[in-house]
Amino acid sequence: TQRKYRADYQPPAYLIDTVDLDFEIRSDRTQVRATYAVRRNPDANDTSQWRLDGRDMQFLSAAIDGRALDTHEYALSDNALVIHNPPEIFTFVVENTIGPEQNLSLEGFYRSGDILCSQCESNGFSRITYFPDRPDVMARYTTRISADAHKFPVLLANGNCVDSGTLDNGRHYAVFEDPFAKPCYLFAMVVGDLGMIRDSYTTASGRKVDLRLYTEHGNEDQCHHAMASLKQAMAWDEDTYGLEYDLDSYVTVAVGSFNMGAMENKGLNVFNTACIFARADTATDSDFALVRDVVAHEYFHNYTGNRVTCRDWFQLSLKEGLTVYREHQFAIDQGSPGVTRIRQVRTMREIQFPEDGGPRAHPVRPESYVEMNNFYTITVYEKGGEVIRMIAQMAGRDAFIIAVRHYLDKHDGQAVTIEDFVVAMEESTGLDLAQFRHWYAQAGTPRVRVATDFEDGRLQLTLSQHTPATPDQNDKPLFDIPVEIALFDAEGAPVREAEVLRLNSAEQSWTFDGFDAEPTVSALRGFTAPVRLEYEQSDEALARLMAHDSDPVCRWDAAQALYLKTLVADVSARREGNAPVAAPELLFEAIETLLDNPPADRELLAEMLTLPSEAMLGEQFDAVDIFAIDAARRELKEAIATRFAKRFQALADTHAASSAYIFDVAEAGRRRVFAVALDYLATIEAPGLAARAAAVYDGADNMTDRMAALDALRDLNAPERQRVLDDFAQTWADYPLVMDKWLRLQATTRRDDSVERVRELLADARFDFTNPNRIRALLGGFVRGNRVGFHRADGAGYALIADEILRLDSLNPQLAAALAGMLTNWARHVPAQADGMRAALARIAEAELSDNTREIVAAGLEQ
Ligand code: BAL
Ligand code: ZN
Repeated sequence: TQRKYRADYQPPAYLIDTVDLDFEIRSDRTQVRATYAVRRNPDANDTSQWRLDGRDMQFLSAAIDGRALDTHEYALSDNALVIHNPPEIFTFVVENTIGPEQNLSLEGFYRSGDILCSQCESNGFSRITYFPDRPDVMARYTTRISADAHKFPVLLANGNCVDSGTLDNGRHYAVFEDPFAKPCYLFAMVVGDLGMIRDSYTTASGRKVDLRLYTEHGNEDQCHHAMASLKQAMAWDEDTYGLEYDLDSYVTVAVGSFNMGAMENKGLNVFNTACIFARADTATDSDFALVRDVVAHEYFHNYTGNRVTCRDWFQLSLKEGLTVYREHQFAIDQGSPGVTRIRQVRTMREIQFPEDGGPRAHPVRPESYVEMNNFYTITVYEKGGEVIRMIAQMAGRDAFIIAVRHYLDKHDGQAVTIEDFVVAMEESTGLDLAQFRHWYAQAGTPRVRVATDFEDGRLQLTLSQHTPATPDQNDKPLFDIPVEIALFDAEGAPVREAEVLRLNSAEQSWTFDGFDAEPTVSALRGFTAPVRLEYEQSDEALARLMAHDSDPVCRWDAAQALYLKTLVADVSARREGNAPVAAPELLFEAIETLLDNPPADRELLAEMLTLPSEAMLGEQFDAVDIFAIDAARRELKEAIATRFAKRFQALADTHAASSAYIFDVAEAGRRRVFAVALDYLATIEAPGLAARAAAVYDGADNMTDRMAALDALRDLNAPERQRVLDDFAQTWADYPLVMDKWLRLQATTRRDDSVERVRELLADARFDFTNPNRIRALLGGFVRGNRVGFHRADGAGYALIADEILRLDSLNPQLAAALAGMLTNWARHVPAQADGMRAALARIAEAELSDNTREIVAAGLEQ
């Protein structure tokens, strides 16, 4: 496949007003008959040919205005049907067959267990029928489905069901009309024998919307939290943006085999069960939050994505960045605002920053791609969301919401660009976003340096910026960067209210007057911009912010910075063969202060007691040494656990469950603190810990506490460990998503034989290589959650992953490419690890690969 460039965009040659689809589902093949009302596009440059994309299907016939086309009137290839010299306005009919029962690619119309369902974004529709598979061709769809009534009693497609009935030979049919024009990537259909839960929502203007959530029979009772979340999201979008749902029904289907988290098809969302199922005994608090947020995200797409969509796939962040931002705000309004934001910041720093500093760095609006599915990235999504957040912050929340409404009104029913969005923002808010646009066009994480000078009661604060080069972008322009700051005195009392400084040149200074003593600077409060802050603050200043900062993000960040200082010094010493560096007394004092005066928000306390992750530590070094990082982190954790063993015992006692499970901020915070305390106690194998964890496992009424117990036991040699693991496997054998936790636990165990254990599990009947959730749990868990095992000195971890990527690539190229991406940052590692990772990539490159994996591997090897 050729590389596609954003600059090469051409408007479609022909537009389609209506699409009529007729699917006759049979056990061997599915017959597709598609009828389009077509007209020439007045804005097109070349209308001598009309290209319809189509892959992996059997072409039968094509007709224009009722006349079958002769073979000289079209050209058929593996991936397209091209019509020569079509008339100006015509009706086009194409017939083809597809084989959904055999399609396990999770794209197009495919099989997940006994369900047949569709996934069209980004280019799956061209595996269903011949169509210009691009988002700027928007049409109104009617869909007729007929199938065996016994095997597929439920028939679903986008829009309202306008007709249904029985047919001969045990078959039945249903017809759906979607009144809104949509791009083909939002088309959806599902057939299966499905259970359902039902509810309704009355919109602000009094319209009753029928809400249905389908899943395989027997899972209905795991769907109530998702349904409640949907209603929360519908109410939030009305209250916050004044946006009301626009169809009579909102249908969701949860399927077990799905590559993404979910898909926002108009009126018919298809979800990965992992983003729907949540019941107290099967799902953790994190799972509950994930379900709530993904359900909301897909719902929010109904406006930001569906009513106004993308002109081309380079504009993906137009809908994803904006929807991620809306989801983030929703999550902040539902949960602990501080900790919800902290988790967003962690995702940026631990996953997006490494992407933005590696061989696959790309702008939020990429310039080119080979395989679009490789660009559903953390950069397009999360950094895109942070870019929107900066605009919202500069405009002010109310003005931003008015501007989003202006954008939606102006472009309703259109497929537009990020530039169109930015123009709408400027029109409505009056902001000048000329320089700000670099955030969309330039890759890389800007570094913002903070320097202070205090003299005669005056503080001079100097901010400067620099952005390292990224692939294909060497000279970085100056970014427009909002940096929120506040000032505190020695006792931690605020002496200057928070204010946002706009850093838009290379270096700028601000002066603050009237202090008796040098104030402490709290910078980048709330993470106002996706930048790396370079600020060498003293331990004392960090301890002060850790104790007193009114911004939870900065409070947590000060704790992180304090831990990081010790860890970085220790890792560096180990790398140079010097004696390990012990933590300074001030660090223990700061922890003691925190334990004596914990924040009211228990989740914040838990976050502040948690050491920076290995990923975060790795970000501090040009050459990452996994083993030095692991050793330093473990030793600091042991030192803290030893010093505060009694306190952690007391925390575990006071935070143990005392009432039935409920998912709310206070209880989730309590459980987090309990888990963190247990984890510290496990680090030093505190007396009685294994028995206590096993008792928690046995007695818990919820998966969160049970997982806290399992996590604590995971690396111990105590007999309780195997007993609870076996019990878990037995209890949850019929719950694949719960068994993913069991797989992940073993993949992330710190044992010398973890590679061998993962290989065993790959061959275990409880593992299923065709299911992405299983693969993400076992292989994703191993690579991300078991760095010591993955980077094992003999290279066995790299060999394992390379083997599995090669095996997976023909089955599920999207997932194989995602796994391959985990090897591409080899250049950031010390030579022994870098060589092993690179060799694994080189071995993969020798095989015949999908475009997806080839693109990733090539980028990884080219650096
Ligand atoms: N559009 C793909 C899934 C999502 O971002 O919602
Ligand atoms: Zn999305």
